[in-house]
Formats: sequence, structure tokens, C-alpha cells
Amino acid sequence: MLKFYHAPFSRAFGVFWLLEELGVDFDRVQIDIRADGGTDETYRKIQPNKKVPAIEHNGVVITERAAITIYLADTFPEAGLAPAIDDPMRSAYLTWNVFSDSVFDPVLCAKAHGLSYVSNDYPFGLYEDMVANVERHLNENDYAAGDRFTAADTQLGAAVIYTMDFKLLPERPAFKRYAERLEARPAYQKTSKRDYELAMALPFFQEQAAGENAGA
Ligand SMILES: N[C@@H](CCC(=O)N[C@@H](CS)C(=O)NCC(=O)O)C(=O)O
Repeated sequence: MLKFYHAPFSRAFGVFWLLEELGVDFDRVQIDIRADGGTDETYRKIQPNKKVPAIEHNGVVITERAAITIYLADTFPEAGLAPAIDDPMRSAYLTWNVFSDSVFDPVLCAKAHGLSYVSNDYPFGLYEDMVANVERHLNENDYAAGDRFTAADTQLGAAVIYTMDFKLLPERPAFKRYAERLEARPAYQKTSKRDYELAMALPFFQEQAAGENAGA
């Protein structure tokens, strides 16, 4: 049985959503990334940086969201979420899958932490360039790889929805239309509900919610 190393309200969400889109049976292993004193050291055997997500399948471990996404969509092709090697959509599919982890995410982390730099300082480049690139692409395409939903949307889409909610990504019409398209998917809705329930079962998020209510 496929094992999925997960933490609710985390970067593991896109893979959680993809597993639902693929209709795959899996064992979910919850990793407490917010534990006092840090994530348990034993998890380092699975993910050397003790980060989620990770998966274990047929005796191998796969880490890094883009790799996991590409692996899962290729391994379970029945769902049709991975354009074939010779499909013209394959190039955009791979590019936006990897872009989500290697450009989109670090650019927004740099923004959130107020990092000041020029494009050539870091491989992910500038916030303005990244936002313009995604906006142009989503003005021209309904989905990451083109005109149909693929596994790449579980990465780019999860990132767009999450960071727009947190006001890190501006609310441009192209981003909002894309988010609405994805949020309408039953697998997205089911996974969001489950992720929320799992988060709210944790003292960390219960305390956070209680603090927010007290401040309201
Ligand atoms: N490069 C990793 C990043 C994953 C990542 O940042 N995961 C966060 C979840 S939000 C994490 O596990 N953080 C826990 C920690 O760093 O202790 C990937 O793409 O899979």
C-alpha cells in the first residue's frame, strides 16, 4: 500500500489533493512538523530535511513535491492527469510542476521575509517577474499545462490558492478565475475539508483558532 507522509495545513496539501484526484488507496502517516522541539528525528530516514510531503511506494521513497507529483501521475495513468511523453502538453506540464517548487514558492518566501535582492542573486529571480509570468500564462491558458486539468494544477493551483488567501500573491483576475476553476473540483473540496478536520484535531491549530477568536 502506498504510504503518504502528511501534515495538515502544509505544503503536503497538493499531493493530498492529487491522491484524491487519482482515486488511489493509501495509508496516511501524520508527521508532527509543529511538535515542540521539532519533527521527530526518525522521520529523517524518509525525508532528510524532515519536511512533508514524502511518499513510499513499491519499496522506494520519493521526496520533493514536483518529483512526487510527476511520479504519481505517471504511475497511475488511468486518471489521465499526466500528458504522455510525446504529448505537446508534456513540456508545459513539466515546466509548471517544477516551477511551482523552484520559483513560485521561494519567490513568495523571499517576499514574505522582506528579502531585498536583484534577480541574479537567486535562481528563482524577482517577485514581479514571477507574478507577471504566472499571470500571462493563466491569461492564455485555463490550466497549468494548457486547456485541461493535469497533476501540475495540484501544485501550481494549491500554491496560487494558498498564497492569494494569505495576500502574498495579488488578487489578479487570472489568478481568481484559475482558483475558482480548481475550487469547483470535488476532489479539491473533499481534500480541503479533510485537511481542515485533521488540522483542527491538533492542539496547535485549536490554540491558534482560540487566540484568533479571543482577539476578534
Ligand atoms: N522542497 C520541499 C519543501 C516541503 C516543505 O517546505 N514542507 C514544509 C511544510 S509547509 C515542512 O515540512 N516544514 C517542516 C520543517 O521544515 O520542519 C518539497 O517541495 O517537498
